[in-house]
Amino acid sequence: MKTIYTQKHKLHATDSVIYEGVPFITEEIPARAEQILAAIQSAKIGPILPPIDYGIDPILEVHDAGFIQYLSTAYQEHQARFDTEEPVIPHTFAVSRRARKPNSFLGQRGFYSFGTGTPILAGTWEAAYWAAQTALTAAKTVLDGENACYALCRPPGHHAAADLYDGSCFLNNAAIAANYLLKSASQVAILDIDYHHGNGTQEIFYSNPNVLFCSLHGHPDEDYPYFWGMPDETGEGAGTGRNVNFPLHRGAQDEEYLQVLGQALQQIAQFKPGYLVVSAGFDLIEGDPIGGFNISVQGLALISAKIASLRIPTVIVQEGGYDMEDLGNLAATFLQNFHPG
Ligand code: Q9C
Ligand code: ZN
Repeated sequence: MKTIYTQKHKLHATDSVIYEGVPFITEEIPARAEQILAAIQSAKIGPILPPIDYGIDPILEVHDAGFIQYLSTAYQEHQARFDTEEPVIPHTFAVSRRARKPNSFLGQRGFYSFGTGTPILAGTWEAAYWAAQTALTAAKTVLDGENACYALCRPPGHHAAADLYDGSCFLNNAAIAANYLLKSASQVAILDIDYHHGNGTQEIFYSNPNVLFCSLHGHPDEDYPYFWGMPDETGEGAGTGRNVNFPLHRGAQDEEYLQVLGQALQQIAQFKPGYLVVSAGFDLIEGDPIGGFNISVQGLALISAKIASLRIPTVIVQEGGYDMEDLGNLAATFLQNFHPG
């Protein structure tokens, strides 16, 4: 299987963030992508290719223009205004759904985010832009006839909605890939196996009848992003029935997970999509420092093989996964087992 990768992700240098003079700890660090890259090289998964630049238009089909304007200039605005190299971190949020978009930088800082966990650094926009291009290039590779292609995206994307970011995510790479695939297929499915609910992807396609979003994730009463991910969130309008959430409690093991995955795969098979996008976060595995499930590596191999057995051309988009002992091997295991039995 081909992997799409660029070292531009390192521009989002989250391992060296200082905020108000104190180290700001994030689990979403450059070493994640580097470790995955090394593991897929040594496991000989296949060629590693750079992304092609599809420009801003396929991103603007998913994200709000004001949001993109903000993200692409926020660091420079902040730097000029406060004469500082510190990261942009919001602390006042537009929690009301009737919020007005403010004209000021400080107002927009909170308007476009839903949390404090995701610093904007000098190179964040460029890294996020290239992560989106990485997903688009993987989608194009599948459109051109590959059964599957792996987008080694960093930063991840599934918490980002059309005009809101957090959860280590800025641009929704999986949604951008899925939207691009809709040009060549009437229907596309997205399966999100990251431990965390893909609230951004859910929101982007909530009223879209042509995209089926299925997610298995930690229960919103127990984990981030807390406010979304319940089974009664089924879509709206023409998209009603096209959003399917499977929250699982902390400690979920292989047997339960595979049983519920079977239900999700059945829904996807019935939908008959032309393409599948997998939001692949390996924080569902036991031992992940953020995730709360107890899925084994053998379980991950079965999860991969079961998804592949759908025989739908698939774009695999990297999301979370924070176990720095195992992350590379988890990605390699997933990719090696992604073949119809
Ligand atoms: N310090 C993804 O996996 N909260 N995002 C973690 C632990 C945020 C994870 C708190 C988790 C977001 C893509
Ligand atoms: Zn996650």
